[in-house]
Amino acid sequence: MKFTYLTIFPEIFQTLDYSLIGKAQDKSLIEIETINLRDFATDIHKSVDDAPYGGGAGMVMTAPIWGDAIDYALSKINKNSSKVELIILTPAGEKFDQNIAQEMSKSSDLIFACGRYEGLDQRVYEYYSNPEFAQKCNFDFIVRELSIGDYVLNGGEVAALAITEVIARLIPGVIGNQQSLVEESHSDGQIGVLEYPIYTRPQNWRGLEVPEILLSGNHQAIAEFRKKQSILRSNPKISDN
Ligand code: 6GU
Repeated sequence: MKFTYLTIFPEIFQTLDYSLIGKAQDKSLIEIETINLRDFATDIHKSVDDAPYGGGAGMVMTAPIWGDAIDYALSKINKNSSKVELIILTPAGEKFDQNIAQEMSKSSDLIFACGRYEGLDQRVYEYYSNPEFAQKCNFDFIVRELSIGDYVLNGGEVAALAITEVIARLIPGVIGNQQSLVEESHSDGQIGVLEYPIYTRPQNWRGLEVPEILLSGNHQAIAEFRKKQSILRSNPKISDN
């Protein structure tokens, strides 16, 4: 799977060279490319934004620059790419969750358009989400506007990193033990269901004991205890008594 990031801060994506995603790159399970939006600027100041029509605070990233950058990213996808998604990061987008991550993990290519300032000229989304554009592609092509939560970030980069990490974990071989995916919070069809609390040695830490039942060796009782704890965690309003 190939991940491409369109951004004015390509350095931010160097964090993907570390940890499990770094190892996944070494193993060629995933491929990462960053594209600097400034390379598509045409004036001496390398500007990528302009004042909003209709007035208002802040600046808007221009459609011509984004159009050229996205066309370039699309020209660089692999020959055998089958399903390409263009992801526009915006606080006004659909809320990203584990179900959307599952869908996205079936793609061959994800292209992240990371906006700064007040965001991208809306015609970028309009142009690429028009079915006429997809028809001209020799691969499946879809466009999404995604948000990662109800708060405002300075730009889409950190959101793209969060989404990348969620999706990369779903690619076979990226995390060591695929079983961990099954028991995790929000796993398959269980959005909002949180993992049970976990403990390891020492048995007593600063006077706090590990729940007795976990030491019992009774696997059925442990499974029931964990299920109950998971339900309690997922519904903070329920009391334990
Ligand atoms: Cl995707 N972008 C920005 N700028 N802020 C956000 C966001 C995205 N998701 C939540 N807040």
